Order: sequence, then structure tokens, then C-alpha cells
Amino acid sequence: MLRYWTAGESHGRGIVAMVDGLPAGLEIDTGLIDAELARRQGGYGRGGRQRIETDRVELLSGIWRGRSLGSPVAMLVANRDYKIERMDDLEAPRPGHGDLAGAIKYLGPIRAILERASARETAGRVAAGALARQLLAPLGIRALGYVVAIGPHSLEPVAGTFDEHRALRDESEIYSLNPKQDGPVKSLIDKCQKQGDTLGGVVEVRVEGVPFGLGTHAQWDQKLDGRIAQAVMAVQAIKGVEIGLGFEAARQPGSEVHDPIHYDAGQVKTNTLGFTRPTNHAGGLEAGMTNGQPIVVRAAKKPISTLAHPLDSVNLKTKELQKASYERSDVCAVPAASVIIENVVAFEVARAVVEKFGGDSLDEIVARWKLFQEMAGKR
Ligand code: EPS
Repeated sequence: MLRYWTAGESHGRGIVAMVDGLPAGLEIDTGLIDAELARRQGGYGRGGRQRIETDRVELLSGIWRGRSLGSPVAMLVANRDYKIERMDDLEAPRPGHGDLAGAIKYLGPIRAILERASARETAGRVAAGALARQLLAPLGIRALGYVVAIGPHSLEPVAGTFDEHRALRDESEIYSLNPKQDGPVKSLIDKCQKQGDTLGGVVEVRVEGVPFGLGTHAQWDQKLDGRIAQAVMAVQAIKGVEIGLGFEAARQPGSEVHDPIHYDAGQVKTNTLGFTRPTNHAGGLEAGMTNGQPIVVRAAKKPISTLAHPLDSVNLKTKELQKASYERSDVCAVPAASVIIENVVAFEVARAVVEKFGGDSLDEIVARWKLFQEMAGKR
């Protein structure tokens, strides 16, 4: 089973990710992991911490001569801003953060909670996803995450190929597919910063080249839509997840929601096996299984909860009303969320690939993948 955990505090020595069950024989390019870590640090609206850090991954195990061994891969992203021992506690919990619930649950200081609840931890999830997707590349599966809304600004994608979309996304300072709209969004972020406020938004991830049959209908905790939803909802500050048409599907009649099934013999050799769908409202998933269409996931990120102009809170010792404590933070981390969600979704797809096609070596996965395509194409 392909799985991962992370460890580490925001101002501790570093963030650790441990990936277990990565098949043997994968060529590992740490440059690809570092590129994703750098993208996570970027995007307009980030705060001062990202000027201190230059995130790089160090692979501590599981690799020999550039290839995976099939044994656990431990990865370290060191924190330059390591200072946890010198940091004081906060007096008044920040509304929206884990401060109040965590301090009460663990009967301890707020710092003991915020250090781990911080989105700095997502450096570990991005490293794990960027490693696991090196299994997806040889199979032709690619994932792209981008921003589709920031605050009231809608940045809906325009039609285009995967490569065109990636080029647009990389051109945009807010990682949207509409770089021409960066100007007004950046002005809004600047305005929010001046007001001591923060901004949320919506991100979308598309995964293309996905074969039929990842996930299963047979058991609730193995449904791939459910696993993706959990991975995405568990990212800091995410409050909503949609697959395909999502909530809009509830407002339309069935005839407008479901994707007709057509057949094109010319495409039988592709991942669709020739089953074309004029629409993809299902977002590539039907009954918890992939259906040969791109997986499409959306996530709503709330505005960051640390406000420079803080909301009301209560001093945890005196119980007197005071403004919430303030610590350095970002104005808008929605672009970063698109990177994180791209990588956590890619990890879940890689996990489902290992489950369907075998987990020992890349060669075996490729051979079984080809056999499955052949058998499924003939049925
Ligand atoms: C983050 C690092 C953190 C915050 C941010 C995300 O660094 P610091 O607390 O030292 O400024 O910038 O965390 C939060 C928004 C939060 O609420 O905890 C990062 O690397 O992503």
C-alpha cells in the first residue's frame, strides 16, 4: 500500500515526509520535488516567511543510484526559521485557527497546537505528492492545479490543452489560467493587506491520462472520490470539496447532469478505450471508480485566519475580552493551495494505481497496465 505521513512543526528543525510502499525502479528526480516546493512558496499574497525559506528536499532513504528501492522514502525539508524554543505562547486564540480547540483538547499552550496546525506542514505533503507522481509520469498521467477564484474574482479556465493551460498557469502570478486578470486580483490582495485582512478562493485540479478502474464501488473507504475528498478536505483552511459538477449537480435535472456515452473506435488504444463522453460533469469518477475521463476536483479555501486587524477573542488565562493574538502570516495563500491540492490529489491517484496494478516494481505495473488495457479493450 502506498501511503505517507508527515512530521514537523512550523518553527522546528524541519518538515519530514515518509512515503511507504513506493514501487521499486522509479527514476527519482529531486529537482521535480524542489520545483513543486518552490511553487508552493510562491504566488502573489505570500507573507514574510517565504523570504526566509528556500525549501529543498533531502532524501534520507529508499533510493539507490537515483532509483527507488521499494523501501520507505524519508524526506526532510529543513526550516531556516528554526526558533521554536525561543518562541512565546499566544494569549488570545485566533478565531478560525486550531488555537482554542487544540489548547483545550490537549490541556496545554496555544503554541503547542499552532506549530503543527500551520500550513508550513504542507511542504511535507507536497514533497510526498511530487515524489509519488514520478510513478504517474511513465504511465502518461498528469495533474495540473490552478486557481479559479480569489475572493469575489472569478478566474474560470478557458478551453485549451493541458500544455497550454500549464503555460498560462505558469505565467500567472496567482497561478490562474487567466494571467491577463492578475492585475485586478493583485490590487485586491494589496488592498486587503492594507486593511489587515485576508482572502480565500477556489482551486481546481485536473488529472489527465487516467485509466479506467482506479478505485472501486465495492467498499466505502476504497472509493476513489471519497479518498480524494478526504485528502483535499484535510489540507489546512479547506472548507469545501467538489468533484466534477459538484454542488451544481443538485440544482440541475438528471438529463443535464449525466454524461452521455459514445464510442469512437479510433480511440480504442487510448486510456478512454474509445468510450468518449461529450461532457465530464462526473469529474472522471462514477461510483468511486475512474471512467477514463479526466478527474476534476475543486476546493474552497477560507481566508487565512491570522488577521493583522484581529477579531474579538478572550485571554485564555484571565478570560477577559481582548483582540486575538497576531503572528506574521500571509494575505492570500490560494495560489499555494493549488500546488498543495495538485500534489495531494496526485498522491491519491498514485496510491490507486499501486492498488490496481501491483506495488512491487514499476516494470510489473507497466506490464499489468498494458495487459489490462488489452483485456478491457477486447471485452
Ligand atoms: C507557511 C508558513 C508560516 C505561515 C503560514 C504558512 O510561517 P510563519 O508562521 O513563520 O510566518 O506563513 O501559515 C499560516 C498561514 C498559518 O495560519 O499557520 C508556509 O510555509 O506555508
